[in-house]
Amino acid sequence: MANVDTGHLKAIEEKVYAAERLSVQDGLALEDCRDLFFLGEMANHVRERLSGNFAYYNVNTHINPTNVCVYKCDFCAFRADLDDPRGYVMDESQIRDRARQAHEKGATELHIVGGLHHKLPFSYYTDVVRWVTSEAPEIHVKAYTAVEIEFFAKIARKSMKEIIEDLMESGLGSFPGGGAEIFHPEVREKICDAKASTETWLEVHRLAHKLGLKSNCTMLYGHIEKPLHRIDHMIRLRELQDETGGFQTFIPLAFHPDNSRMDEIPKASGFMDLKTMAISRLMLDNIPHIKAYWVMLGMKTAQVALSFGADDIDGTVVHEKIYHEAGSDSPQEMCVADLERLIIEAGRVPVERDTLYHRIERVDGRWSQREKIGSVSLA
Ligand code: V47
Repeated sequence: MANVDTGHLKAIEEKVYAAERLSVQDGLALEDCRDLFFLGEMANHVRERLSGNFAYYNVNTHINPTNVCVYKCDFCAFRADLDDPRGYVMDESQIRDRARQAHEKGATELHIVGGLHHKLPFSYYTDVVRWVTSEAPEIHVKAYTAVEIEFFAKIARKSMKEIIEDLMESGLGSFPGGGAEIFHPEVREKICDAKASTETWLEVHRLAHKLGLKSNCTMLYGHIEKPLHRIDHMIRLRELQDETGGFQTFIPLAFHPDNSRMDEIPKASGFMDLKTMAISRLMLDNIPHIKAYWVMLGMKTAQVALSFGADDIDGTVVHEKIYHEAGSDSPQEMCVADLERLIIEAGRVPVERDTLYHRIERVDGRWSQREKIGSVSLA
């Protein structure tokens, strides 16, 4: 094994097989290790301890109500200025149409995130949730990142807790994990200085968990961050999870440079993608699921990632914009048969889940929620 203290790696291996927690130093040693199979085997062991041979997916649709955004994060290829001809805001009938189409396609989830528009009032964002829930009352609405919640609090002059409560009252069911990027200030200051701070991001999720909502968490890697920043990021998430237990899934997101202000940075390699997946599974011992988001990774790497720590590949997606604007060459939509084929070929058993990890059963084109997927034994 190149570059590393093999004695330390052996000690880490023993900890992993004894289901003991890894330290920051352990994380840094894993980052130094170039033996992808060694990392993968350990991550796969943890993945199978938590989820057996199952690999989860859902049937979902994305809605990005607007791309107009007051912030100018360097990595973002999706945003537009107020006067940009690319800028758009979806109106009520467009949002309702999208929800109806999702319902007709049998979606169980709507994933709604967007830009922070200079002029729209907070009521637009609660209306979006109301419109979709009135069109498709059975669909779970996973909407708005912590960054949006902070912004809504500012424009509505309310506390973040009140904003979350208003959204829950409108029908919001959980929060997606976006906006986390990299928490360490050395990086956050450079790539997204203006938007919600690390403390605010964590506070929004803490508040949500206390109010009974589940949420996801992410990390944007493969840009200017260093191994220390990635491990620091995971540790901060692990600490909050120790406190609240509200995170369901961690999603490592590789930076896609095209059309962003950081387009001189090369795309993360397959090696980096799989290594980050494996280290995430090993460090985040208290987060039940790790998602290989196929839109970001591509189908091929997402499939292999199911043996490098991931137990979830997200969903059918449809209408994704954030990655496709940034040069993703993944298809726009995957059908269930393709997702299942990909999972089965990887030697896993596909399980359709809803957003809150209940098994979904489909009979004669209708879906119903079955038992909670909860047989995990977290270290
Ligand atoms: O926060 C933006 C990232 C995130 C780029 O919770 C970019 O289930 C790469 O959070 N290259 C939004 N990444 C997406 C997200 C997400 C995706 C899928 C599932 C879930 C979930 C959440 O996308 C942003 C940012 O970290 N991002 N631009 C880019 N050019």
